[in-house]
Amino acid sequence: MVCSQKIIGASRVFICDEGFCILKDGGVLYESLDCEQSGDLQSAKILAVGDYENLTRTYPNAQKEFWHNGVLLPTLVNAHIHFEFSNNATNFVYGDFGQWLDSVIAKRDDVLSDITKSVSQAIDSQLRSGVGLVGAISSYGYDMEALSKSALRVVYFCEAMGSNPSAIDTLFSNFKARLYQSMEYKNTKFIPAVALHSPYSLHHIYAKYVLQEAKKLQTPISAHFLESQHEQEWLCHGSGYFYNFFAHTFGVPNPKPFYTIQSFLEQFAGMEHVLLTHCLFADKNVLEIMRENAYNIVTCPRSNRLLNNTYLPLEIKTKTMPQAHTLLHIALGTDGKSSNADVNILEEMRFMLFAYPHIELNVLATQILQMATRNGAKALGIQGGILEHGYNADMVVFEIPDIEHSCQEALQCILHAKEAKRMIINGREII
Ligand code: MCF
Ligand code: FE
Repeated sequence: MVCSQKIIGASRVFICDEGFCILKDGGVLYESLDCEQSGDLQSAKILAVGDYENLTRTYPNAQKEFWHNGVLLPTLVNAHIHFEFSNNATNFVYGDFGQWLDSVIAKRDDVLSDITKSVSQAIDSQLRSGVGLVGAISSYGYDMEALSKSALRVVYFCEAMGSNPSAIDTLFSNFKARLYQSMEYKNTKFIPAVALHSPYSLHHIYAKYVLQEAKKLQTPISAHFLESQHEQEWLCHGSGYFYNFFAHTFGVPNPKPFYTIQSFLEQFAGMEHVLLTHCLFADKNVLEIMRENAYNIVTCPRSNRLLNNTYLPLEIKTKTMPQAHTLLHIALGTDGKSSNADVNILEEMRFMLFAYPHIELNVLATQILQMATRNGAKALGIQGGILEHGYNADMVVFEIPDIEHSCQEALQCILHAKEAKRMIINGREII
């Protein structure tokens, strides 16, 4: 049962709708679960959005608060993060994907030992930076309990990886054990899901079994896709770094890729919440196929600089649409500390603002905020990321000095937001 209704207001309210509407002195009426003990079995929604004074007059019994020089927006979405790698600082090699992968294989066991404290720090860092929803990629299930008990809303991707055909049965039963364990924790804030690690690291028959589970349980699906030039070369020509990786590191005689680019994408036909992370080496045609199928792209710009020295183009020109246009389905992620200095989404947003100097600054600022709110939530299949009636009561307030006098609110918010001053997730005050 919802225990009360509350109103929160601020000098500026970013609705994060398609047109990026900004309200001056706006407010949100929402269902509060603050006095509710029943855990996260029920969900709290936004009831009305509008002028703060009007709302307080119309709903005089609602408890209210207003933030001067505050920006109120939906909680941010970190659509791709690996909590299990939070121990890493300097163990892995950056500058080339192949060298990075070699270093992960060599040092993975050290980084993955004793992760309790670093996972909890990474969760705190999400909350402090205003993230209310994460797409958490879990390779081992070590982060399951901490995430399920956290204040975050979590889409929990149990990741499948493994290429040895004789190990498929064992791999699949291990995967299923993790997935079904995560189903035990399922509630409004913790949603089990399925990840295929990547086209180079997964046997296609194993992938088929895993996707059958995803279909049965109707979960979102995530995969790393076309992250490196090496991966592109392997999938298109069967040569390069990955040839050596399989032939020499793993002793596979005459190794061949499990997929073409097309056959990897075809596996997801007809599925609804597909998130393909990185896509740096997807050409126009591949991006066009992804757009037609409404597959979501997740971009992690700092990880992309460190591992692959490039960024996702945000605009493509295609035969059907010869004018440059923005890809509609791009969400933002930090990736893990395995390929980033921290997992702070505000730092990621600021970095992104500087990584695309050819895009007009205010236009880019608005796009980044949309990637980090509505696009992320939509990709993850969550009714959030927008301040509208019926959406989740997940909101955050940042204090931005003198925002009342600025006409570049989106840009100034990205530049100056440092820490959430108030955060509400599922109708509960978290900060
Ligand atoms: O997104 C980055 C780079 N691409 C691929 N994998 C990972 C990334 N960050 C962490 N990973 C993990 C992945 O989930 O590293 C391992 C897997 O557990 C790589 S494969 C040995
Ligand atoms: Fe990743």
